[in-house]
Formats: sequence, C-alpha cells, structure tokens
Amino acid sequence: MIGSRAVRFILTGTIAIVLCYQLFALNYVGDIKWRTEEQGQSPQFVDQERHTGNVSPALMNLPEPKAPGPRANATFVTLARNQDIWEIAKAIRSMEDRFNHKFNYDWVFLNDRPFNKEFKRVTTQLTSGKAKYGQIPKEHWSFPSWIDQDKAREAREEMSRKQIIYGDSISYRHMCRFESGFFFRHELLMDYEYYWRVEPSVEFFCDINYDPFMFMKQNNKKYSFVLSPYEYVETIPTLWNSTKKFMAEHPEHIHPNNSMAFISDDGGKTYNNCHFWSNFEIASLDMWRSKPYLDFFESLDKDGGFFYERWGDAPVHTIAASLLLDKNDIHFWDEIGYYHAPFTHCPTSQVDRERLKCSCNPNDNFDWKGWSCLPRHFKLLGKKRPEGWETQQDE
Ligand SMILES: Nc1nc2c(ncn2[C@@H]2O[C@H](COP(=O)(O)OP(=O)(O)O)[C@@H](O)[C@H]2O)c(=O)[nH]1
Ligand SMILES: *[C@@H]1O[C@H](CO)[C@@H](O)[C@H](O)[C@H]1NC(C)=O
Ligand SMILES: *[C@@H]1O[C@H](CO)[C@@H](O)[C@H](O)[C@H]1NC(C)=O
Ligand SMILES: *[C@@H]1O[C@H](CO)[C@@H](O)[C@H](O)[C@H]1NC(C)=O
Ligand SMILES: [Mg+2]
Repeated sequence: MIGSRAVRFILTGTIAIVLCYQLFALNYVGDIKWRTEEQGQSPQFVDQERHTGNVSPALMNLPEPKAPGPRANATFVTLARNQDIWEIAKAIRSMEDRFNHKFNYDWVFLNDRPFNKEFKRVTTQLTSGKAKYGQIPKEHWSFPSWIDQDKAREAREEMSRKQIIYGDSISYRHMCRFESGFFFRHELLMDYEYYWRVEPSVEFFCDINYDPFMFMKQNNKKYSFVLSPYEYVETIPTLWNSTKKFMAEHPEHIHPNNSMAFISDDGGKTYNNCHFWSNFEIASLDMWRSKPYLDFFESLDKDGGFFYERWGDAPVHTIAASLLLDKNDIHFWDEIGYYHAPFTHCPTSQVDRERLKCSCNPNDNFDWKGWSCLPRHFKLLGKKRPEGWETQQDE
C-alpha cells in the first residue's frame, strides 16, 4: 500500500511539472508572436508591420521573395471559421509550397465572427505575404428586410426533408449570399484589383512557376476557373427565371460576345446547370464591383432565392461571367492541378506533368468525364484539348 502511494505521489508530481512546463512554453511562443497586440495594437496591425521592419523577419520566419519582377495588385482570400483552422492550414501550406513562397502575395481572411488568436497565429506563420484578418459587417451576413421568414423556414424544412445538401442550413445561405454579393466590398479587399479564392481542405498538385495574377492582367482576363461541374437543380429551381427577368430588364448589360452557349443548350430558354466551381477562382474584383454585376446581384437578391431556395455563389458567378463578359475574358487553367472534394483537376500532358512536377493521378482528371461542362467551354472558344485527354474519359 505504502509503495503504491509513493508511486502515485511521484507520478502526480511529474505530471504537474510537465503541465507547468507546457503552459509556460505555449505562453512564451504566444508572447513572441503577439507581443505587439499585448501592447494594445490590433492583430491586423501586427501583420502589416511584418514587412515594414518593426518586427524582425528572422523572428517571424519570413522568407525573402524569390521570384524577381513586378507583382500584380492582388491577394489570396479565404472565408473561414475558427474551427476550419487545420483544414485551411493544409490548403495554405499547399499553395505556399507550390506557388506563393516565391511570390509572397498577401492573404486576406474573412469571417462572420472574430478570428481567435490560434487561428491568427497558425495562419500568420504559414503565409509568406501579409496576413490580414477581417470581420464581415452584419448587413452582409443577415436576412434582408424583404425576406418572409415563414416562407424561408418552410423552404428549409422542405429541402431538409428532401435531404438536399446544406438544405436546412441558414449559415450556408448567408455564406452563398456573401460570396455572391459582398466579399468584394469588404474594406480589406478594397486595396486590390485581383483575388484568388482558397477554401479549407483544398490541394494544389503542380508547381506554379509563373504568376497567374500577372497573366490575368497582361491578357485582360476577368474570370478564371479549373473545374466546371453541374449544379444540383433542386437548389436553384427559379434562378434561371430570375436571370431571364434581369436580361429583359437590362439588355444593355448583356455582352454581345457572351458565353450563353456555355450555360444554355437551347439559346437561353433553359439553364443547363453548368457552373464554374467557385471554391477556386482567380478573378478581377472590379468585375464584381461593376454596375452590370451589382444590378444583377440586386435583382437576384430582391427575388429572394438565396433564402427561398439555396442559390449558390457558383451558379450566380457563372451566369454573371457568362452573360456580362466577353467570352474571351474567361480563362481555363489546365496547368493548375487542384482538388476540392470530390473532384480533381489534373494535367494530362506528359510534358506539363514533368515540367510542373505534378503529384496527382492523371486518371483522376475530371475534365472530360460525364459530369464535366468543360467540353462546352472548349467548343465555344474553338480550343484544342490538351494532350492525353482521352486517357481519362469515363470507362
Ligand atoms: N466564416 C464562415 N465561413 C463559412 C461558413 N460556412 C462556410 N464557410 C466558408 O465558406 C466556404 C465554403 O464552405 P464549405 O463548407 O467549404 O462549402 P462547400 O465547399 O460548398 O461544401 C469555405 O471557405 C468555408 O470555410 C460560416 O458559417 N462562417
Ligand atoms: C490596387 O487596387 C486598388 C483598387 O482598385 C487601388 O485602390 C489601389 O490604389 C491599388 N494599389 C496599387 C499599389 O496600385
Ligand atoms: C417565372 O417568372 C414569371 C414572371 O417573370 C412568372 O410568371 C412565372 O410563374 C415564373 N416561373 C417559375 C417557374 O417560377
Ligand atoms: C467579339 O469578339 C470578336 C473576336 O472573337 C471581336 O473581333 C469583336 O470585336 C468582339 N466584339 C465586341 C463587341 O467586343
Ligand atoms: Mg469547400
């Protein structure tokens, strides 16, 4: 008995010492990273100081920019919750390894709630450019006054019964409406011309040795994508009807060289549900800030489908890019290997795969499989399919 009490005493003591040590160590790390904050400045200010010399780059582990030459006026942008921390950490790491450690573009993080210290610490450590953290204003993440709450609730209950993905979620609807109509008006994005959207859990499979933002600028591209599947029609039953109403009211906004053939197989009578998958986007912010798009968003928002149905930002962005832009302003990136569950874009050209050190399986490439809309885009622009595309059709 006495022996076992002595053992317990020693064990308890050891555990206590280890705990104290860990608490001290954690606190110490936190102190270094956030000491400026403790002196009464906002975390965002700390991040902005990183490149102005007030915090030692060695201390912050900042790499030096490796790629020479000019930079575009551009940033990465991520909408996330605090609990997304490890999924976004993985995505950032992948992007930094494949591209941004050489270019050091900024990274803007947005959230409907305040980001916590751990989220900021982990993401600041991983990004090679300035990291900025913004909270979304209430007006950009709530029900507009004209929404009938009973009708919206019934719609959610109905979609939940039908087991439509995110059908019962209010926050997902706010997210889709925010990404459709508001992210580009956030004050932190006012500083930029182009953005690259990155979501938690995505992966990049190939080196990106040149600057896609500069490519957009130099080639006058406004919108770009890598994956284009079909949308679940149950989430957008009346979106096309609302679009047709907008087209009738604003014929002046419809571009004469548009991509109607990408989104409709019958000259505009019906929507074929094709959409650019907006979890990946490199695009112009001015395009969303333009009068044609703001008129389009306002018209859709008044119709209420973000809440009476579950309109996604992907079909909304796609319909807008297809109708309001010249079709030549839309770019498809074959070179950027990308995964967002459950789809992969993987280059199949052997020359590209070697040059870019791609780590994805070309047989996983979604582009020419039955559920992909990419063939329509190629047909519309008269483009030739990349070498090796046949190997990954449906068996
Ligand atoms: N701040 C915040 N971000 C959200 C919320 N819901 C979704 N997101 C973000 O919005 C994006 C899309 O959400 P996700 O769950 O990936 O949806 P999916 O890709 O359509 O399955 C991701 O960047 C999420 O982190 C939310 O309620 N609050
Ligand atoms: C970047 O673009 C924004 C938005 O158009 C503009 O206000 C800002 O002055 C630009 N910055 C630079 C360095 O050109
Ligand atoms: C489509 O809109 C018109 C009016 O613009 C309306 O009369 C019609 O009922 C709508 N159809 C559907 C399926 O919502
Ligand atoms: C439409 O595109 C063609 C080339 O595809 C171009 O020659 C023409 O000027 C464009 N028209 C408009 C109005 O932009
Ligand atoms: Mg996602």
